[in-house]
Amino acid sequence: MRYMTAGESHGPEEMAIIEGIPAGLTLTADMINQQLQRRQKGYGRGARQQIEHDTVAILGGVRHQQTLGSPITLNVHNRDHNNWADIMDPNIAETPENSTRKVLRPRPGHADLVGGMKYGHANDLRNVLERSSARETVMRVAVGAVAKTLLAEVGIDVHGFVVNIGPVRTPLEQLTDFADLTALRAQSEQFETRTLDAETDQAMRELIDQTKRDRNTVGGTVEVIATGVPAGLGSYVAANTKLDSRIAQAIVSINAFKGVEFGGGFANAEAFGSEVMDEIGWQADRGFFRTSNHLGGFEGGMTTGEPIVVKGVVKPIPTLYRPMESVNIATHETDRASIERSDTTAVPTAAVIAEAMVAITLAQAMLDKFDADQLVRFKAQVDQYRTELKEF
Ligand code: EPS
Repeated sequence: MRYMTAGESHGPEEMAIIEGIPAGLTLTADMINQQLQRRQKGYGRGARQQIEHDTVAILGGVRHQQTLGSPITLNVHNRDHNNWADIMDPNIAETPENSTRKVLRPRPGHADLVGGMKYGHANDLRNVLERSSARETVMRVAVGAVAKTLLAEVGIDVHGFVVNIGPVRTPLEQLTDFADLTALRAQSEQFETRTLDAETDQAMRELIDQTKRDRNTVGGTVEVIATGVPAGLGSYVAANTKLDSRIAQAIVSINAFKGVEFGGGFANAEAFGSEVMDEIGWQADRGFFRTSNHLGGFEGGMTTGEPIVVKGVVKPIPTLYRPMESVNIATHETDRASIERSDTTAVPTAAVIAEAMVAITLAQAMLDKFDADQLVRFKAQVDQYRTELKEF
């Protein structure tokens, strides 16, 4: 399964084409829209989210609510485009009237400067920021919704939540049983910060409010858990087959993500081997299992059958309302960076996007391993494989 997205933040549409989803999967716009709504919910977002009401149009690959096996084409309209129609017009050459929102003072930490140098956008860095904007993640979540729908057919569930925003941390001790993500989902989705309890939610909101008053931004960490994943996805035999490395790539590909941890992650570097390895058990009704999950569901680049536990580190958004020092690319004079409307934090939204990226990567691994033509055959092969694993 592969996909591609296109579209500029203030252009008319965001688009995605997904190739390789089996025929016979029930898929509707409503199923995707539920995930798009989750992405729009999140404390700390700016005014743009009041303008957008993201809903998907399915333009190809689905008929009578069933996937056909042909490429699935998805579109989400940018409502804000109405306010940018002249500035983003693809058909009218540049005039003084349609180039009034030029960006010439790159924001430190943003793609602005290097993107401009690379593509030669010396006249206007807007040509960079329109695509490097995290608006593109609306399509990652749409594609992720399709992936999650496929994974649900074979008992795989994926959920993301917030571990910390700046110094305010979710008490993770309460999270011990990953067997069923329904409870975790209900717990974290009730809070706009996607933390796990009301007290932390309150503290995170206060931090975000204070950060906004300070005209600053704040980052954090999100965690994604996937359950029901069979052992043996990915492989140890070659570098590019290691599934944990593919998940790491998928997570860091999201705007502003700067780090990834599996299971105990970086803390494992300070522990001894006996504290980090997960001991092996066996029971007739479930086959092999681990008695702990410090390695986050991976050994040798392969899934172990335990839940996948992956964290992603999100840096603060680079657009600061109290801008940092920069240089005007037209005059080469020192100046303050330009201010574009932005968010104080997008960490709660980032949890939904990271969840989508893990789901996409798992769906790809499952479709690499099992039949990708027909859902019935895909499901039968997964069942057969699970039986083989249990009988090993
Ligand atoms: C973004 C800047 C803001 C965010 C945007 C990402 O957009 P605008 O400049 O239009 O206010 O709201 O995120 C979204 C539009 C979205 O749907 O997530 C940026 O510079 O990355």
